[in-house]
Amino acid sequence: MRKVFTDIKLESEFRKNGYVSVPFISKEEVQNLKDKFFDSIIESGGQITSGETGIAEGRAITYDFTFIDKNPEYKQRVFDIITKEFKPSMDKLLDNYRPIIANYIRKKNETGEVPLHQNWAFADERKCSTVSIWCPLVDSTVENGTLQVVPGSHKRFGELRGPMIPWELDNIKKEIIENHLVPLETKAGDCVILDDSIVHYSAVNKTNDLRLAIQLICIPSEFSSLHYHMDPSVSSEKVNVLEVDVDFYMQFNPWKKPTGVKILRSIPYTHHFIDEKEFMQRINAPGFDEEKTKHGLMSKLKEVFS
Ligand SMILES: O=C(O)CCC(=O)C(=O)O
Ligand SMILES: [Fe+2]
Repeated sequence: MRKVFTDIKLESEFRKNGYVSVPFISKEEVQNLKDKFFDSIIESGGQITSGETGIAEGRAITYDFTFIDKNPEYKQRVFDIITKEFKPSMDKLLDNYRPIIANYIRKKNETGEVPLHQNWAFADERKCSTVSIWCPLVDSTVENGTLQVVPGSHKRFGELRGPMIPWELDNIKKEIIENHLVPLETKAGDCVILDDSIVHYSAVNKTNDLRLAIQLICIPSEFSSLHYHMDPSVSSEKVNVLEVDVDFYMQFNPWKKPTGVKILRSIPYTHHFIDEKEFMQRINAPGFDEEKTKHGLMSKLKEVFS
């Protein structure tokens, strides 16, 4: 498995839990990133509204991420601001990773719930882990809607994740939110590095102050950046694997049909929902990246002893 961290202790903690919490940037860098958020926000094209997604039965969008801004130039500017400021700390911590998507995540009073989800898959997760560096720019607490995770849930569910692909945990979201989440209170400038496949959530901001955070999604530098896409108007029984890059995501939003990108292959897809019992079993079983390794090891042993 491709290494994630330069530090081996962090590496084993991350493999076990699907996330680590570490100090990340200085107070000055935090202030700088906050100032730049307010300086650049005038260029924002506004968020896509649920009416504009083209999905008739679409739910209201409760969260405010740069990714769903309507102005690609603004998204590019935010990407440049965040990647420049994060680079030195990121290069120290991660073992040769490159950024793919950058977000400011803004929660005003009584808003900003991020529904239970796993992030999309951004590369082949049997061979590597892609990560999100989640770094609040104000102290992030249970009251203001900090990030919450299900420890150990990484690489256990939804290997093919992307827009419009049904989610196998969809029927038990309420149970997971009530019974399995751990809130990660995080000081401004510290960060949580999470495996993009971990199950996570965040609640509304109950305070009067803005809860501002950054998410930077990164993949191993030498890996292809993939995007799994289902178009239910064509077929709900296959997922296309697209080869994409940073520019693709500047133009893209979750409701758009990708155009002009290379389709590497199509994977047959069958959907199934799981219940809370299976959820627990899967968390305690090996992940989809480990199964293959163990299997590989067994066939190696058989080869040796035959
Ligand atoms: O900022 C939040 O509350 C949610 C962040 C998140 O979903 C992510 O970083 O992947
Ligand atoms: Fe997320």
